[in-house]
Amino acid sequence: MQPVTISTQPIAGQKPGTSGLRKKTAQFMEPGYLENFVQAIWNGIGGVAGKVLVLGGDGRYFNDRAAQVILRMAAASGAARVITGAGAILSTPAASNLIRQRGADGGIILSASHNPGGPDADFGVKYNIANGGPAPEAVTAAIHAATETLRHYLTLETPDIDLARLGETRLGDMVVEVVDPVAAYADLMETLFDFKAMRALLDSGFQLRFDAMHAVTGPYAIEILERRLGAAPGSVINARPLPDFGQGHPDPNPVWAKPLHDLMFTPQAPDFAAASDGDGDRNMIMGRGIYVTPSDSLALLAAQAHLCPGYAGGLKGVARSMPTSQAVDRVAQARGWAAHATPTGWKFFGTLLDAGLVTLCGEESFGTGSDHVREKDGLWAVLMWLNVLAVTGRSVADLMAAHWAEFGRTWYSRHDYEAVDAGVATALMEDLRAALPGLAGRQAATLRVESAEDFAYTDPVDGSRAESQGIQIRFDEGARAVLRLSGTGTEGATLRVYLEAFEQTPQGDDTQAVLAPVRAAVEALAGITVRTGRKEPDVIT
Ligand code: G16
Repeated sequence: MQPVTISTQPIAGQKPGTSGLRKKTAQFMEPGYLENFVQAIWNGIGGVAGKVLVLGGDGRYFNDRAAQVILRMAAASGAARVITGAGAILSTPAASNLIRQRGADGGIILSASHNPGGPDADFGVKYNIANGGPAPEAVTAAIHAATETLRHYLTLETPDIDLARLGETRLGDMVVEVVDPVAAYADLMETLFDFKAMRALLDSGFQLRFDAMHAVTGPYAIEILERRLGAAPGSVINARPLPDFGQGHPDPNPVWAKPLHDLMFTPQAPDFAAASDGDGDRNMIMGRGIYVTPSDSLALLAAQAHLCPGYAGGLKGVARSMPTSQAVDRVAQARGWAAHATPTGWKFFGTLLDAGLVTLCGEESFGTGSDHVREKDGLWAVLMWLNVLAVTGRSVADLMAAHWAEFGRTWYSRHDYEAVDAGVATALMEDLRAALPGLAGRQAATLRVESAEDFAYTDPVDGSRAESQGIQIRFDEGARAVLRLSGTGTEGATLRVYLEAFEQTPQGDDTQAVLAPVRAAVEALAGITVRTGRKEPDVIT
């Protein structure tokens, strides 16, 4: 079958952000928009002739049609095989696993993660490399460069193929292999965790609730938590994936998973609750009467990982994104592991994991993961918690109290100011950046600035350099603030302000009260209220 060459023009703004290209769905559906970007991926990675690719998405609106477009374009450019989940659905960690397990050359993930889905919401396309992880900056830069010179794309004129039926079909000379999206991932989890101990815990009356938020993890959670581990039917709620996520915002945090969050502070609370996001790579962890911040969750899991069979040999090291709290560093220091701080974006963990420098890594943005795949992994984190709960027999609240008693408490919160005028947000960051050299030693509200920097990172494995990755201001007594602009939004700018304080002997339980001096110091230095007109953040996590 002959490929068809379609003439096109470069489309401005096709620059991948923190995690692939995320835009309004309507924009992705404009004629040629998706096609241009996909052809630019092929061009940016040196073509797909003879290659094996994985393709899958979180099932959001346009996932099905986009998958058909990409299959035709892969076939037209000579790909040998595309492996996809039934219905072109794969959670992000399952896609990463499939790329690795099948030795594929790379993969395309269709998702805008935790952003809402639907014709008026968001869509995204991300390229992952052969290690299963998001393409590093050099590759995304090459893809972006390719978008700027594109003059044509290749496709086939063929009807849609049936992606509901498992097995192999052909599209031109290319094999399309449709696999069960859940099985291989669920099998991998059984190699990492003590399913027997977790089954015994659930048999003993331990109650859990997992909110799949009408997103991709529903079938994965039903298979693993209810079928393989024996959690009571109905433990997984909002389990049916919907193209618009039931009109919800599939972001597992106290704001967007509020019903679950609030339930955990009532007498009806189960012992353990968790939620995942649109594409299944994020997680929120809660116990009865307690919300565990993602940074604390990472620290706790690092400290207890040896209780899980897959990690019984200990950890090689840990990594966190720079804005993530330093709680995990404190565990690493006590245990003698190396602790790395990378820029925001899971792609920065890839080289460290590949080189065997770290075993566990995580981010404040509800992402935790390990070297089992090259993406963060929501259900994996839930299972690791369950494994630790099963082996220790302790509650979530007990485990955290003991953790803080041993390592001190790193108080932490992120304040998001969403859809801020992009010019205002950029000017705020630029002015603060310009002021950095004079900040050390200066008083800011009640705190004294110890140091201030524009975070830059040199990858210890491949030497690549990433500049201007967020402004980090350290205050006396271990307090810290980070300011940066989100790289995943699709409207205006989102200003993220990350606040942190440390107490060796923690007092009280009001995170925002403990962090109030840090917030006041940021206000004194950056003038967020005056510049944006916002008195309060839109989202606090
Ligand atoms: C992506 C990245 C994460 C990052 C998060 C937030 O997650 O993979 O590494 O922490 O975005 O990024 P930003 O602060 O730039 O908005 P996801 O779950 O959206 O793919």
